[in-house]
Amino acid sequence: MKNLKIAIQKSGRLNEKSVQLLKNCGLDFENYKSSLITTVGNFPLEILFLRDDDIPGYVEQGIADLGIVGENIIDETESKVEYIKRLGFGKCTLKLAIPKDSSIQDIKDLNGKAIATSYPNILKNFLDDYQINADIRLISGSVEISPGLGLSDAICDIVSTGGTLKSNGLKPFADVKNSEAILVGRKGLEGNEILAELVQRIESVLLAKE
Ligand code: PRT
Ligand code: ZN
Repeated sequence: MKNLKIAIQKSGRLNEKSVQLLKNCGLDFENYKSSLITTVGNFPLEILFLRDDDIPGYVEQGIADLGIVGENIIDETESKVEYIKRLGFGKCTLKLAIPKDSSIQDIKDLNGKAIATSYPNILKNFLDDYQINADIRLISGSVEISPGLGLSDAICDIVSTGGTLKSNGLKPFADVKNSEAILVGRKGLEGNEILAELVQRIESVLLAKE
């Protein structure tokens, strides 16, 4: 049977736990920071190291068979991938936040306001549900500084501890979406024996952690 390819984050918040999960599954591989692909010695799997934003697209197109990526990225890219397993790490919440002294009190108060985010699609869908028309400003990083610079009235960004919001004079206002790392797969993997074995090992690792 043909080796499967799994895409994981090359560096960043999900890299270490993704690597650790695969190692805990008994997979033997070198984790060279410089190589973009590595072959597992004792299991029919190759590992691709990618930017997290690219993972859903690679899986959707079948360049990778599997991926480990945050649900926030899957939703934002609106990729057609299959959810195989929730992995319980990388937990965070996409939240709307406003300056501590903001006059915004209700979701409706966001009408006509400027909101900075790296998640324009998720935010647009959320606002549409409340029939709110806001000016969504796409910013790719350091979203939290934009209200202080006068660039926006609110932000929509990932929060885990809340420390970054606080240190930028912001307070959480509404939860938009919870997220965690997910094992996803391309379409057409049903009945694949390598995948079945991998999922069984992942389930044992997750169970042992409970
Ligand atoms: O280079 P690459 O594109 O692969 O990585 P990246 O920089 O885009 O993403 P990275 O590594 O920061 O995050 C990868 C994934 O981890 C995200 O897509 C989420 O699914 C998940 N995750 C979990 C988080 C956080 N927690 C998190 N706290 N992603 C980002 N943050 C950032 C957030 O954007 C904010 O700036 O951390 C800051 C807030 O943290 P707190 O603890 O101060 O609230
Ligand atoms: Zn990214």
